[in-house]
Amino acid sequence: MILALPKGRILKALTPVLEATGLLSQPSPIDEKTRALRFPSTESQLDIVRVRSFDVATFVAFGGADIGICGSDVLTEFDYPEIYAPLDLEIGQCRISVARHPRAGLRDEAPSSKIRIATKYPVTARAHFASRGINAEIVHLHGAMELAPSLKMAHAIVDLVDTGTTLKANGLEETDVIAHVSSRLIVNRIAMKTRPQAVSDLIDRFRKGLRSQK
Ligand code: PRT
Ligand code: MG
Repeated sequence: MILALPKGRILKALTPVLEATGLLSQPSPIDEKTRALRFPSTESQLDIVRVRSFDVATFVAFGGADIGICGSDVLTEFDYPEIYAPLDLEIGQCRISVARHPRAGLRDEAPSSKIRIATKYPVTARAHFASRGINAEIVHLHGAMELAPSLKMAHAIVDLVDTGTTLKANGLEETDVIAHVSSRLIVNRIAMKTRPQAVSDLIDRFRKGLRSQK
């Protein structure tokens, strides 16, 4: 079996839980200095791969990994039917929100039928505005969307917000919370069917690891 872990901030937040699962072996996937992408675990039947946080759900949905950890922001954006998310790990908490200039004058105001949104989350953003009867035009960026309003590329952004420092530093104001976000343990549904024991043992180890941190 393969467990897919996200590098970056989720991996950092997850480290105590991972240590408590007893699955970590040497070389460790937690050591972000190593260039390796695949690591052994303490279980002979389980290897760990380390991928971009935005790609974890894709690795699990396409069966490259049986189990993984990723943000609910990513799950909502891809909405893979092949994925089951049985456990909220309560880490990587933030929210996905709409933000814009607080004093966007009437001059900058788009007719609501023509609003343009810069985001890394085109599906989530489009669905949010569609639910309000607005057909948003999406500018798909992978970072620095905070620049888009002042550079007149977009009227607003849809992005993750935690403390709000990043928005503030870029002169933006949160106007709507679309959803609250946290990291989830995810499982490929076929793996659940074909290897129910191995999968539920792994879910259990994470559940216990999580409980030991509380
Ligand atoms: O791998 P790559 O570098 O391409 O992706 P990445 O930079 O998005 O990865 P990383 O390591 O940042 O992890 C992203 C995942 O962490 C997201 O999918 C969320 O599930 C989770 N997460 C939780 C966050 C945040 N909190 C968060 N605050 N991801 C990003 N942020 C960013 C946000 O985009 C904004 O730039 O932090 C900034 C806002 O923070 P505040 O505190 O200034 O509001
Ligand atoms: Mg990053």
